[in-house]
Amino acid sequence: MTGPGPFAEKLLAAVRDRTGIAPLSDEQELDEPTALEVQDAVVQARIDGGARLVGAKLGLTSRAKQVQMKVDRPLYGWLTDDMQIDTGQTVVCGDYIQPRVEPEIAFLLGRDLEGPHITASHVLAATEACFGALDVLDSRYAGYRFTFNDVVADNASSAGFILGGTAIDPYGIDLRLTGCVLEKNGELAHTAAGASVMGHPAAAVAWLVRTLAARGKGLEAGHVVMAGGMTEAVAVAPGDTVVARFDRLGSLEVAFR
Ligand code: OOG
Ligand code: MG
Repeated sequence: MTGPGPFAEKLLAAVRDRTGIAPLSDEQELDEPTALEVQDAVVQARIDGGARLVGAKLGLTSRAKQVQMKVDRPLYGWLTDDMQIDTGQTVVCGDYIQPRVEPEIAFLLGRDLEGPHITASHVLAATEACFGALDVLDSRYAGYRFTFNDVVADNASSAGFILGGTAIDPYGIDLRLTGCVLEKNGELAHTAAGASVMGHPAAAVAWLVRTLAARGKGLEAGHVVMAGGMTEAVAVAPGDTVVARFDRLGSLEVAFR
């Protein structure tokens, strides 16, 4: 078995040291196939360390996120069980380099999903439940400065994720219209609707399935899929509280210390 390679090693060291690094592409050319290999290596390193793959996340699926991060197309990464944060649990900022949070709609799959022709309706039909969720991001690149390939290599800035306490049957709900109000420390930060994510959050998941199919991969029953930030992400520090209020999907409140 080959090791994670020098690129992956740098990203893994950043996690261990909780210190941001320069973008990989600053030092050497990083193409997309290599970035995907690095992503696989950093995820494999977590699995080798005892973590379990529990799903996937989409990133940069909304205009708000693409503008904030100056990256103009979507990407994906993988979620492992050591990233799960329970609803009501306090998040320790010191566990991260530079945490940010963003509201998302998450899907819990009841059936496997794979293939080159999957659409949003297939995703909805395969969904066991939808949740309002918060993505806890942590770029391994200092100041969140990265190119598309850098952030692919960094597993889409994955660090933590929180599913809300309300599981909703996706039948009979139009997720395009699901509003979200994001508050930080009692003040309105951002607002969005589900349609901000590639027109429909399930369409974003379908895009992921088709993209994975081209690489011989798919999603499995029991996987959680985060559809991508609906609004800009907000930086968090000890003492902050973030509340995400979703129409029909309930609210999440997270305290940071
Ligand atoms: C990249 C991760 C993107 C999303 O939902 O857009 C992401 C970043 O913003 O650091 O998780
Ligand atoms: Mg996200």
